[in-house]
Amino acid sequence: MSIPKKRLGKMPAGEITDHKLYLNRRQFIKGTAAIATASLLQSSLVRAAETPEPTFTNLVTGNYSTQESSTPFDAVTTYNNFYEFGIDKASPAILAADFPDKIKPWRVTIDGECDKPGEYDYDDLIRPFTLEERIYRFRCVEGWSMVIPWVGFPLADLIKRAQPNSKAKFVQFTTLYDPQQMPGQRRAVLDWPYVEGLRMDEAMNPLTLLSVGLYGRELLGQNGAPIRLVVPWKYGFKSIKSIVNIRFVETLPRSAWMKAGPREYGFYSNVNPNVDHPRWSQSRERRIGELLKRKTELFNGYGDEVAHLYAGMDLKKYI
Ligand SMILES: Nc1nc2c(c(=O)[nH]1)N[C@H]1C(S)=C(S)[C@@H](COP(=O)(O)O)O[C@H]1N2
Ligand SMILES: [Mo]
Repeated sequence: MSIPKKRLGKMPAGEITDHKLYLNRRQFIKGTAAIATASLLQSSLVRAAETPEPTFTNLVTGNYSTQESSTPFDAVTTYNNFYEFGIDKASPAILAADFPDKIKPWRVTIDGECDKPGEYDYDDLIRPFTLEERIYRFRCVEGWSMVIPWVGFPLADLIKRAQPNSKAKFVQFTTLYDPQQMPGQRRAVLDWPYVEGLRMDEAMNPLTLLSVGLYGRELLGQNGAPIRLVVPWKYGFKSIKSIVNIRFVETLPRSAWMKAGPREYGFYSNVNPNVDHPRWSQSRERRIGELLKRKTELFNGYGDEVAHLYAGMDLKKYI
């Protein structure tokens, strides 16, 4: 994710260097994350990495999985965007390594325009739902993509349980705000906490997942533990991490990225090769681990499932 220039101006120039020093001080990862990042485009190195054993049992094989080969576990867990843990790709794997173990129990509130609001411990929240494996393409607005075998359940299942009322037109999601645990929140890179939103029909679409794991294991901190959204036909920043609140609302939620750069990041943010970002083309993408770029597909290739949601909408206007 690129930082809007006006925000960059506020960031101390030492930010990245601080992280390097931090890396040197903390010997426990010994810089492997940084090395992995540097070598991500060299596919042979990526393939050599090991995939740990799955720990979830009885996962149902979900619908809609792509047949494409998954991006190696090492890349998925060391090349991350999670600004709460630093603005470069390597920092989240280092700084979020012991997150959210310190925040147990993890509480999620469900509120707003619904008949069954509630506050749940993470374990209670997910207990009623059947966990599936779903292998999805994932496209970041920055022009790279991955294929990730998520573990999760349809957001629609949770919404049905919460019973939204007729005023509920959108769903708003909020990430934990805890500058103590999330060092990135000590800097005004974004207007914290990170907020995202979906229109109700997008939220109810069977592709939309609440994810609690990947590669058959619980999410690591850097991927948004313990629970995050996955919306595979939208740019990656819609897939908000480490969620603590899900709220049914009447008016369109203003996301953290809309506030940071309203001209650049719209509410819909559907993957669309025909609509360029103001500062770069979106027509092609680099699949992490591959050398040659490939063409980006409209709705990230999920048009059969989601194009009807936008019938009659001008996708050049509703970015
Ligand atoms: N709370 C929060 N959620 C976030 C982000 C973030 O900085 N903070 N980054 C987003 C972006 S830009 C991307 S591309 C994806 C990256 O997810 P991954 O690191 O699990 O691949 O997370 C999204 N969710
Ligand atoms: Mo992204």
